[in-house]
Amino acid sequence: MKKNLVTLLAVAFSAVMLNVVFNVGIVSAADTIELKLSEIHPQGYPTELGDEEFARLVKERSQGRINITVFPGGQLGGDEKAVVEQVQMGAIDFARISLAPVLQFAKELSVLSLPYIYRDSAHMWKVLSGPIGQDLLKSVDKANLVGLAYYDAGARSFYNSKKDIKTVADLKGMKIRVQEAKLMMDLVRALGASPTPMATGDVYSALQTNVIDGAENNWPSYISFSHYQVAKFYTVDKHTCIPEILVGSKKNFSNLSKADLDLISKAAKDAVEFQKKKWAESEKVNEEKAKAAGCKITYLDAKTIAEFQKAVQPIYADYKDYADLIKKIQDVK
Ligand code: BDP
Repeated sequence: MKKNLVTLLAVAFSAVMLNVVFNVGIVSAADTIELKLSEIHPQGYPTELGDEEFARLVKERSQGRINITVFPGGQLGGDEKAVVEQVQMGAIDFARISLAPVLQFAKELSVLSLPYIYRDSAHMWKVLSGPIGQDLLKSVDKANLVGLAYYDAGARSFYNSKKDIKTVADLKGMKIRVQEAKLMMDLVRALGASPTPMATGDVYSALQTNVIDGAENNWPSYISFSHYQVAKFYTVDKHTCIPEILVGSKKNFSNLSKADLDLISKAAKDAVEFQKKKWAESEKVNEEKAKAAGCKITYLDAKTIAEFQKAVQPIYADYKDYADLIKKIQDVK
């Protein structure tokens, strides 16, 4: 009888213990949040390094409870347009994308990428991290996205496989690939060239097969996408700066607590300085790589840049509803 009671107690105790262990296991499993981030660039590219830093901060500050896996090289979701749709639907939690594919959802965002709107990188960053940029970051909400932070993408310039572009007139009639954004089509048209919107991943073969004559991008992308191998004329005209943006899925964020959302949002902002540093290093390294690879690089003088600026002025008229905002941006010292 006594023995039976001991056995019974032992069984009951083990059951309780199992339950505790089991429950603890369940609780912690349920408590761990696994999230995915899509990045078109390969591992080591400065935006990808920014993503990794963001994920690291989130993990550290949540004591390992929130785990963000970065999927580089476009392996999660495909091209940027498709990725945006999947973030909107909640199939992907985060994406680092160019601002270009979200301009269609919030026209006011285009003011941040108007040609030659910034005097230099310091001016751009004053705008992006100041009240104007931070207010505009919220406008991606209209696209069912949560704007978390801007990343640096420097300035974009033209490159092509045909000839050395030294003046605006040299661009006349050239077929130039642009990102899928009206602003970029208008910009190329204003310079007398013919815009061909196309997904990033198709540009290399389009250059190779002469479907297009050229494209435009910053130094790190020119090298990383291997475009320099098939379009060796690069003209440093710096016609526009299109910031990168880190976005989250509004749909999926509704499952997160306010405290976790704050933690994520702060980590994104805190990763920016790191990303900017990596960007600056990468711009220099890749400009040098282009030189070493024998690319024909043309640096335009101030007078020629002024001609480019004049040619793109008509675009500003399309944004007259935002004239005050544009003036405010230009006035940021
Ligand atoms: C690069 C951006 C990338 C864009 C690409 C493009 O980092 O997000 O997709 O340009 O032109 O600079 O498609």
